[in-house]
Amino acid sequence: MPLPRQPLRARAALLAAALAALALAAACRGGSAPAAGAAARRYTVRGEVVALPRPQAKPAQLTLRHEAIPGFADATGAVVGMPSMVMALDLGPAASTAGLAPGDKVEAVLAVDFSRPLVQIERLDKLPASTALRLDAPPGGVDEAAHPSR
Ligand SMILES: [Cu+2]
Repeated sequence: MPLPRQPLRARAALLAAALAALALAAACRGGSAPAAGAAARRYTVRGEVVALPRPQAKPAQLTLRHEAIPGFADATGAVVGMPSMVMALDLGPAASTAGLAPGDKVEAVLAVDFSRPLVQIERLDKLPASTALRLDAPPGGVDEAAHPSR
């Protein structure tokens, strides 16, 4: 049964806020980035680099404008989807930003484990500049809640 448009958007906003809180909680533990485990759900998502990690930031975070993730599941396992947005994401131990610059197109494997909690880019690959992406997030529209200052 399709949900009305407004509540779905509201749920997406709530989800984004919840994820930002998760990322912040994970960041507050400090130290080096933990690896995601087998319990994590994984999503392959494409996007555009908005900002590279700040030199001293721990954990390192990549700010990405990503395409929608229609299969995204919330903490209960319900598939709620995630709209295209700009978000700062922790980089896992195996994800390297070497050779990347703002504006570059990438494909990322996003690992999400609500039980730890953990949201991180597990793998990152550069895509050809000619790759067509569907990015609805406004340019420069970094969600401040998802991009905490530290
Ligand atoms: Cu997102």
